[in-house]
Amino acid sequence: MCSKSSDRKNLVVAVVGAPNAGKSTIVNAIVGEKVSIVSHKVQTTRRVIRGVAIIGTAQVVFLDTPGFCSASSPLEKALLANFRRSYQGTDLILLVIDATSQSHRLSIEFIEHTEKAEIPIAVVINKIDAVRKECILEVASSLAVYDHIKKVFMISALHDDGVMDLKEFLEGSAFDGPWLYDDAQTTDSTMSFRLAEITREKIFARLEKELPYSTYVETELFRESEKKATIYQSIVTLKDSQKGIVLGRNGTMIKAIKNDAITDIVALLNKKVTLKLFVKVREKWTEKKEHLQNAGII
Ligand SMILES: Nc1nc2c(ncn2[C@@H]2O[C@H](COP(=O)(O)OP(=O)(O)OP(=O)(O)O)[C@@H](O)[C@H]2O)c(=O)[nH]1
Ligand SMILES: [Mg+2]
Repeated sequence: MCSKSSDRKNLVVAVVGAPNAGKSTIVNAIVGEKVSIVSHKVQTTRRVIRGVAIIGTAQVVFLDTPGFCSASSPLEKALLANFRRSYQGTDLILLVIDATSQSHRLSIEFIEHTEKAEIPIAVVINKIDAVRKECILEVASSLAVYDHIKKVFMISALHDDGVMDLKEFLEGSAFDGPWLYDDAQTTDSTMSFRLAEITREKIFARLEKELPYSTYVETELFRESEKKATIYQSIVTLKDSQKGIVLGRNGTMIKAIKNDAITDIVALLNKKVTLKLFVKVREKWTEKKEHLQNAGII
């Protein structure tokens, strides 16, 4: 980086919003690397993921959060607690609204909740590629009554439309001060966690209904040399019957998950990868603190 350390600025941004609004997609688009996994299913992000981007002279640290949810199960309670902690002590809240969603009730409630908060809030209406213009303008005009919103952006994170304006705004909102992470660092997640998340993303893409929510992935071994990496991971399910589905007929499902994961891991590590996946059953893991910890959720 060419900027003098005296010119440097920083900004910590909490990215919040309803499940599936595209929060992780936005963070990845600005960071320029997949630091947070993405899927078409809700509740993909399970804990706060930090993504670090350099925009001009500013280092912007994003806290990508699990979507808002109402908590009934212990797993959901843990997700909600992660969310509430996420925007304490940040410089700016970026509320992401899904333009394709039928109801924005939770987002509006959140905006009202931040009216008296000290932290400034900006709104990003995302997925504008997927709806008619009138719908976008309708959402934007419903926000006009909230004076405390600093700015409203309309973007498509998927098609990199409008992201530049958002980046300029973030750079302009940054405060003079040192960078909080190394110049080249894009996240503070450990490599073991990132590798487990990649496999979890493939599970979310391939398995239907409740099954992805009944699983977590743990990296048991990660060994690398200059040219190759060896990784052992466990996919943990709640029941024997789920283990069978993860394995698939003649092991076809687990092979497909493995191949999908290897493609991304090779791209990340830039070396030859051997990945071994094991499937384990841990009954009631979603209710046990120890397993929520293993899953990286608490
Ligand atoms: N059409 C369209 N789809 C998008 C856009 N941004 C994200 N998506 C899709 O929306 C889905 C959810 O994206 P995520 O980034 O995982 O959403 P999230 O808000 O992080 O979701 P949770 O972590 O579950 O709360 C994925 O299928 C994305 O590809 C966009 O600009 N346009
Ligand atoms: Mg997410």
